[in-house]
Amino acid sequence: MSQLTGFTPWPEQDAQRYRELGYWAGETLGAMLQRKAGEHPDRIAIVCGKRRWSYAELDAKADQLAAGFARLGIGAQDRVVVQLPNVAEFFSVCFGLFRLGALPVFALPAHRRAEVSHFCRFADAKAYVIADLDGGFDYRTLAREVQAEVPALRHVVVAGEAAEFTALADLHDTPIELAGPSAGEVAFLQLSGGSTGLPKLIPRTHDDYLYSVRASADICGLDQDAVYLCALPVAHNFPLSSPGTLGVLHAGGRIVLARRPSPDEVFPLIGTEGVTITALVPPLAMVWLESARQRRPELKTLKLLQVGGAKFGAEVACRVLPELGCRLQQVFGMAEGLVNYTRPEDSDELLHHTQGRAISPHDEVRVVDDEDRDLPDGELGHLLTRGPYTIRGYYLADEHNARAFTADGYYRTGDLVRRLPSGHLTVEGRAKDQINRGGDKVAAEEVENHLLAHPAVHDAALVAMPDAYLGERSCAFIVTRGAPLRPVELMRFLRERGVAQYKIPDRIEFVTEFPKTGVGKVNKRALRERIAELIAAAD
Ligand code: J2J
Repeated sequence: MSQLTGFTPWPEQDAQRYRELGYWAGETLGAMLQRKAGEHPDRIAIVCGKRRWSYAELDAKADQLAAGFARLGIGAQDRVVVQLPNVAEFFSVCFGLFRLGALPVFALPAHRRAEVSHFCRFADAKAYVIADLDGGFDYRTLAREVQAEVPALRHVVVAGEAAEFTALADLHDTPIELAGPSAGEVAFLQLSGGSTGLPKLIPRTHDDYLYSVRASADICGLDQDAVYLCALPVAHNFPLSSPGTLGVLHAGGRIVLARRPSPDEVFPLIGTEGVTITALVPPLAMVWLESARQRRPELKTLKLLQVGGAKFGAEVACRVLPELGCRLQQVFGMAEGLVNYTRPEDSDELLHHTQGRAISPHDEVRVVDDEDRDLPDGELGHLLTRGPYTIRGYYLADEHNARAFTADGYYRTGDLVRRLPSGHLTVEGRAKDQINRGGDKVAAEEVENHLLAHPAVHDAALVAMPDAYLGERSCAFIVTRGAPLRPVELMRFLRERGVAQYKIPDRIEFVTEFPKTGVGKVNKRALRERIAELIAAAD
């Protein structure tokens, strides 16, 4: 087995233990699908609009695309940026790449030139896979911009009308013999929410990821009758693996893809497809609660609503069962690994007030003070973790890894939590410099760097401001070089730089200087308080 350069392996002793425990089962993602297709070829795996793909069809397409990508010159461990909306092709492409041992690099549909160019450049991608159009946006235009910035990107593959690019439809070749990867190898690069200037990539192996997927499916009681509505962006770690679409494939159930998560789009789908489980971020859960007042009958088959990605407050959490008629599960996870779930047997108190407990008895969870000293249960501290499916390092990021992980391999999550004796965690805040915009993560430094590129900006600080709907929105405090500047100009500037819309500050405040901490750093806490007061005063 040859390991990807830039991947930090688990120490051999831990790896051996995870294998002995049966956590790392030695099966690749590609082999998992093949086994399932062998067991029940004719069961429906994916519903996408009018299309219904059986397990056998999905399996066959994956083999064909593996051959097609190989024809393009893509081989084992080559990186391919995949930016697809919620369409069935996401799965044929990913499993095709898995079979080949090539690595999807997951981009979100909201990402634009700045993000995608960075992923392509940083991962040295050989290809970029897109849809033609989605939500009125033409991804081929984006691909042209990305190719101009990253000439090393050789292929653009399009699901749909390909224009001058390669049509995905033409890559369904006759399957070829492939050595394929081994389960201990990296399967793909997932995106981190990030708190640094440029987003980091997360290498996940077949073994570690499939363990988290199987264990998650177990916790959620998935079986062949599971019908999972994927309403969040399909490539995000939550709907992909907690237990998500991969958990459903592992259980032999059915994935129903929704292009948009709004009630008008998905409630009819839930009814007609008999959806039993879905996953939402808190703002969407609130929208669903509002709509359900009149439309509850459409949700009759729904048994479990998972909510995660951002804090789901107890006041709303307690409304799920009475108003939607389905059970709630809180999910607190991260693309780096650790995932916590509330369990079916949990009391209402735990269900409403905590974000669950870790998947595995071998997840090592520590809550520590600023000096990394362990704190007793109930006290607020930094969450550190290591375990059978939590990475030991970001991809090609030695310097950052030295800060993001302890010397003995614990990942510093940047989350502030309290732990109960039962292991349940309550997320109380964040030490990392990030804004969680209703589940969309915005790294402050990344946006500040874009703002600083404007000639009239002397200094910039991005902070979270409270928001009733998203939980948080972003506010940029700006010190100008003197010349007058309007908020709309700055926003347009960021858009023209190709920054994803969700990262554009929701509000811009001009100040003459920043409050400073004792050591002379920008006092972001003071800025957060200032904007919170301004908002409160305006209400
Ligand atoms: C508070 N904060 C939360 C929650 C995540 C399952 C579910 C979510 C993610 C995810 C995921 C939270 N309450 N319930 O990957 O598999 C914040 C924390 C965390 C960060 C990770 C999964 N659930 N968060 O959201 O990589 O700050 O993963 O560290 O996008 O989201 O973000 P991300």
